[in-house]
Amino acid sequence: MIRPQETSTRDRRSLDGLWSYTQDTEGRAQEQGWASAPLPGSRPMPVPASFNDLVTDARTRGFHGDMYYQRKVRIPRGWADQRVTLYVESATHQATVWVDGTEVAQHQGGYLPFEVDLSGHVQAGDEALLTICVNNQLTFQTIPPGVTEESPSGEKQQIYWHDFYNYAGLHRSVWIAASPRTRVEDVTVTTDVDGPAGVVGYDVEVAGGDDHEVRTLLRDEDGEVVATGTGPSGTLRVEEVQLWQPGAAYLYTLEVQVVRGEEVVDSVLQTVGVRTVRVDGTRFLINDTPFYFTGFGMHEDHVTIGKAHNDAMMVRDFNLLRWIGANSFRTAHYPYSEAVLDHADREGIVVIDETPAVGLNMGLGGGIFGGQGYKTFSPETVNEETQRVHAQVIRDLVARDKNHPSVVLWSIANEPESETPEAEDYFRPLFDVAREADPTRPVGFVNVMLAPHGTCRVSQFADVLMVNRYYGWYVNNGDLASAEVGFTQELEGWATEGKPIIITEYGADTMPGLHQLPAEPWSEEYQRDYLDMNHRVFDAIDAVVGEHVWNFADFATKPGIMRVGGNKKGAFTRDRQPKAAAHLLRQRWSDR
Ligand code: GCB
Repeated sequence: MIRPQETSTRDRRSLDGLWSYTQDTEGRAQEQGWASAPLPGSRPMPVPASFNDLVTDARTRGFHGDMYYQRKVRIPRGWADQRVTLYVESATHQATVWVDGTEVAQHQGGYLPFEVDLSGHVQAGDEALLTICVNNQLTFQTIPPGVTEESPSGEKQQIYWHDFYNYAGLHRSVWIAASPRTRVEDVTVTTDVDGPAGVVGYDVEVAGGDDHEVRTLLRDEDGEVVATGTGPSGTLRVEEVQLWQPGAAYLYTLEVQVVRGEEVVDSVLQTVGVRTVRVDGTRFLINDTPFYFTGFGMHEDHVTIGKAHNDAMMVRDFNLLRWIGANSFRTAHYPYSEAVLDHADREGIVVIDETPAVGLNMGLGGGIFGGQGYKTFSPETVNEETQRVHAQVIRDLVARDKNHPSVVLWSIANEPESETPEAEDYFRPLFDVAREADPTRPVGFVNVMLAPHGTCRVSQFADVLMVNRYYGWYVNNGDLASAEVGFTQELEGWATEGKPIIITEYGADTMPGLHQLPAEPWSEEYQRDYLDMNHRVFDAIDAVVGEHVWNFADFATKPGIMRVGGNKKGAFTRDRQPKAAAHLLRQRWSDR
């Protein structure tokens, strides 16, 4: 699938803006034919946005079920004879799409895009009624999982095991796009280095006709053509290549043309960063140089817009990453907007790209405590069907993000149950799926504190050990001396595995403005002392090749006795101002 783009042969229109919106509280939308007429009782709803924090009553905010988005769409007159598609970047978590009352698509999974071929359903020059039903319910067969229970007061309640608010809606841009009928359907790029030269491998899938050839042109940042190729797959050699380096990105642009004689039938553009990624013993190598990850697990989370993508917020976040000296982040706990990965490519920020498989651990509640009495793996809970959906999400993530040079490592799950034989059986084939989908990048998953070294049965499959640890917070709270002893001992155990270790989470909840001397948990001083202790532990263990503080910024969660207005482990507040700890991190990371 090629993202909508504007080239000499392609066009696109954004459908962002205000749509009509109605929640189907009574479950009557189908029977009343909502997709064929203006929505009853609608209110304006911005796209992209989460609906939740725009409203003022608890019931509407907490709604889970079907919500309908609708708008009219004028198909540009010039799009006759083109393939017209709809591209939805994110509908959290399930979507059904109608055009003038006719169902044209269904999609599962809230954080990855889908495309709908509208040919036959729309006419160039005409207006069409576009309706998208977004459903935000989580079940044991969705990724992430959840379950609906009835509360004592008779209300439906959505239970889930991940520690961020279940925001929903059309979270990213929606497009209509035109492409030629004979077209580039997919491009896969791989890169390698041969002395001073770069080697760019490409593989092009063409759809909609046979009578054509494929041509490729690679341009540098000045627009100069540095290599050309013919045929649907091949390699391009760039003498004196400019590498994509962490902190010093360089992006070439590959133009892929489908040609018939001299006529260019289709042309698509793909940015290319030439770099290598390799694990060697306990080292993580980018361009054959040991790389130490500094940065954060992040969230797509903002005041008012919830999980919506917003360019201004993104630029602020990346500027803060640069200010603090971070070289990387993890897309905790789901794939982020495509715009974020584009920006990481441009900014030279390294990304650990994570699937939405979070909360496959019914021993966990909001954070590390509070399981609700379910067994994780069983025929009734996380089962073979869940595994099938999980496998598909891995394939879809790789398909979307495979060409981003910033992405150096796949995380196929965050903190699943991993200490049981069921977990081993569940995950073994998923690592194969990931490696088959992308043989070029290392694969891992994020281990939870409940499966410490010596008990985890899944890390054997991983190329890199990613561990989340809260010594000094969830254990040894307020006792950093004991935390240091316990953490050191455990990490020394992991180091015997001979693989690189990235601490993908460590953090302490901190109320901005709370100061205490001597330091106590929740104070800005304690967050600093806590980080200092962790850093001493990391610095003593060679196999540790990275530290990602949890979290970049404070973020929204469901309410609970562990949370005060959300999760407060941010180095920055939710409105992106530094806590004292941010200055400590800046000093440590800027000195590296
Ligand atoms: C974790 C989870 C993360 C939580 C965090 C916490 O281990 O991976 O999603 O937000 O702990 O703060 O409890």
